[in-house]
Amino acid sequence: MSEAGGALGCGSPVPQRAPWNLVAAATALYLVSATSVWTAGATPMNREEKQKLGNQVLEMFDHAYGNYMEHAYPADELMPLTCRGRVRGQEPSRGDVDDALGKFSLTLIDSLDTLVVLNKTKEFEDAVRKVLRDVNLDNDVVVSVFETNIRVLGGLLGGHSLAIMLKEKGEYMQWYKDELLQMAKQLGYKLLPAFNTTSGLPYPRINLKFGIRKPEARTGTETDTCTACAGTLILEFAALSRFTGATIFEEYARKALDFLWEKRQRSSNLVGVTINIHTGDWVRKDSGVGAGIDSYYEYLLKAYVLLGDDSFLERFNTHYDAIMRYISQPPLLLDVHIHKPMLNARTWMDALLAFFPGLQVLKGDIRPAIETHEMLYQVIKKHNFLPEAFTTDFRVHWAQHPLRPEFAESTYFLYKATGDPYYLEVGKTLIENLNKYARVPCGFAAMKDVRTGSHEDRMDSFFLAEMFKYLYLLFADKEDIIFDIEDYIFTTEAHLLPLWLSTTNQRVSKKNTTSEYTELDDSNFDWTCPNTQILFPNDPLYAQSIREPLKNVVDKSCPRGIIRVEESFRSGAKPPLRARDFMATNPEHLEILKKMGVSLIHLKDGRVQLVQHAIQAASSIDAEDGLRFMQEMIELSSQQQKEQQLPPRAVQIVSHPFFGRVVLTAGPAQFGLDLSKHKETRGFVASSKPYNGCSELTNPEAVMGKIALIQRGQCMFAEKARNIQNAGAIGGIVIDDNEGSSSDTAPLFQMAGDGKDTDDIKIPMLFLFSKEGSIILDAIREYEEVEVLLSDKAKDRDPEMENEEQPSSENDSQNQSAEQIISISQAVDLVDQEAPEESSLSSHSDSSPADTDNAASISPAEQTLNPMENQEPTSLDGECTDLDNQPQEQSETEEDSNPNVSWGKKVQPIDSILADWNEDIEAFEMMEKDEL
Ligand code: DMJ
Repeated sequence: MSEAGGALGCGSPVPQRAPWNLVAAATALYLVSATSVWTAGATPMNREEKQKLGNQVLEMFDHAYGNYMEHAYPADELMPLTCRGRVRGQEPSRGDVDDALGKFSLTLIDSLDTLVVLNKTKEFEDAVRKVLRDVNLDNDVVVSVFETNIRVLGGLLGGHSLAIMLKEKGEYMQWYKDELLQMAKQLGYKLLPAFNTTSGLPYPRINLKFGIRKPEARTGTETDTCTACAGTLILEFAALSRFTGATIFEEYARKALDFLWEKRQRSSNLVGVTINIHTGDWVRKDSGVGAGIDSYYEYLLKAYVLLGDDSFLERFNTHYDAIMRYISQPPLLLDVHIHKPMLNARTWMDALLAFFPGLQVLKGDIRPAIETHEMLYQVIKKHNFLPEAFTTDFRVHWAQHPLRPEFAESTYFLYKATGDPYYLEVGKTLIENLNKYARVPCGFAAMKDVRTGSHEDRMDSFFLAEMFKYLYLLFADKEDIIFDIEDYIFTTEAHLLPLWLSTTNQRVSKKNTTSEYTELDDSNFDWTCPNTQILFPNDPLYAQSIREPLKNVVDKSCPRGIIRVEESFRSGAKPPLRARDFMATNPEHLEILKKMGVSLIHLKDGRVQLVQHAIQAASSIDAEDGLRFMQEMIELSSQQQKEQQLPPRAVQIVSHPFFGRVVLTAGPAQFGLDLSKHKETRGFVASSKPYNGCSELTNPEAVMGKIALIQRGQCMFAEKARNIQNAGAIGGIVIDDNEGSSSDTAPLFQMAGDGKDTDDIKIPMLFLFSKEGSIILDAIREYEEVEVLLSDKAKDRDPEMENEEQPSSENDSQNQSAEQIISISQAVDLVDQEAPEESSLSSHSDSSPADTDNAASISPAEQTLNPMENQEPTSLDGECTDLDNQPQEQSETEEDSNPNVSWGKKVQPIDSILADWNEDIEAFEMMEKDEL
């Protein structure tokens, strides 16, 4: 502890703060040193431009917040496409996502402290009055404990923190008498029954009115929760305790953290994604820094910063060491198994991990932060946003993007740490993309598919709580903010808690667990802030030099596995066959399969089955390659199934006042013009008569040269298409007759033909669910002339939609998107999991009876399983070599206790490989089911 005083050496000491104020101290010093250094490096952004961008952020916030207040409040969230409030129970359920909605005006509460950061003090005062007047915390609604804590409790506490700060300044909030804090306390007590478990881990959900386990509560039977859900409470709960003097909150949150710590996997020091709240058993044993775990780590470090309790830093450092040893494979962060941490558990990453570089800045580990951030930025440049999940070779795995703020958060912290103007340029790109692709007339809409640019009728509250805060702060100078931001710490939802809480009401007894910690080398126990002299050793190009080698990492698409290929070449052996390269018709590939112990069986029903008998492999290395191949094949299979379930197209409203800003997700047809291969179709819309389009149209003059709207039902899709085509329509949009249906809640499907030859249908046909369809129908009612664009990807939309030409990068990603969509007609299915001795995988052309085109063109003999077949062979550039340094990093302890864990370095005995393989199959299956 005495060394903690050393922290003062790296920051400006402020007596009432925690002496080891990493946030304030680290960022302050970085700025001082970096500003002078970086004027020599990248072109600095002048104050005028920074102000311009700051003002743009303010305008964007007004657009989002203004539309929420005007069209949605007091509802929890704004639905920006239909321009109304999302009221739980009145919209089709979206599953777990809806557990954030407690009928407590979520977005307003989540936005409170953003208003002050953005210097909108008057609006803040007004918003606080509204919260006090309108918000009811006693609704009969089942909510997520985690979301309610970070968004609502955190929002109220952040609001309270800034309300008292303003009151003290003497101008605003003079009437305020801690009312937000009283609400926070009321909410805190409502959450406490969730902790009534033997472990002390909270139930994941609670009924705000009835608590838990009573029949009226309708919750309390759950057995599992995510690690982040149980481990992301300490900041809010401790703040509540310290603000109010009621210690119970901090005690409960500490107990949950203590339990998680006890349950960490002792040899890897990692935690799994989900845990049984009664037994403490890990339910999901995969471990990363993204979904399900992310803010557990964040809160350990920040709890140390806020509360000054060494045990939190010790725990964080122990986990951090494990993360850097196993999960960090710069620039990637890949999930591993907690028991076998040298084995990757996934070949994809999720968007939530984008917060991690920001946390690394707080820890003072700048190099890997710069690397991961750069990799993420390249993914964003490719897809405009970070898809919810993307593969290690940077293809889209899950195409949604709900306007998450994590990347902006990391950009802000990296800028604070390095002062490198590059990060301002990154922020500028984020602003441009939000305005270009997500902005709609009534707010900002989440991206349903980053590849098509289609939207979801959703604007999550975290967009206002976090995104605008981080973007504004990125461009703001000290004098642009009415208080000192460095006196506060950001919660995971970017709510601000004052650091002086560290010395207030410290009555909670702390568990002394120091003796339980794993011994790490001394560098992990720096009690001081990172020293920028060491981080930037007189090198003005420090950050740039770290980014430089990564500058093409996404374009070159260099997956980890390539290292083994390179090594194989060096040793003169054939490279192992990658699943995505495999062609069932290539004799050389069949030979490699044989060597790996994989046999290919043509089933009577036309399917192709792959079965691996490891013992039939030519050597244990070949057996290992075979297992890896099968593992890849499963990944590929599930990905292709996903893509096949969702082959989206876009209907974009391009006329006034939408100008291309509203993009609706549409299902394609298996007949008519294929929009993925042809130019888009643009035209005004007209309703057909009869509206179901099931007979010759009685209003051909109205639909001639236009895109006809037809209602689903009463006859085949192909028949509707023929009728409107005969009337002269240039395209058709079928709108679902099932009221309330939406692509937000129902899986998209392809409109099948009628089982006959449909070659006569030449026009493009798309399908919209009722909710998306009604956006067009409403637009017609309001503006009469409504022009739409039917395509496979939303087109660039400058305000006037003047520019028909796409910028080249757009074209590139469009081509790529087309490739991916083409590939969906080729699918493999996992049909079997065999006993330990063998693993089996089947592939078949996944054709429904009506899917005549695909069925005819893909016979098993012709089938390739390769979604990337037009791609260049993967490069063997030296640039890839850093990606696979994991085996070298393996610790002595790890090797001693488990000699069979590393790929490449040692040969793993077959029985152990097979045991792993079985466990991996289970893990993969679970992960596939899992949502972020
Ligand atoms: C936010 O609600 C919080 O940051 C949380 O920790 C996870 N991510 C969402 C936004 O993406």
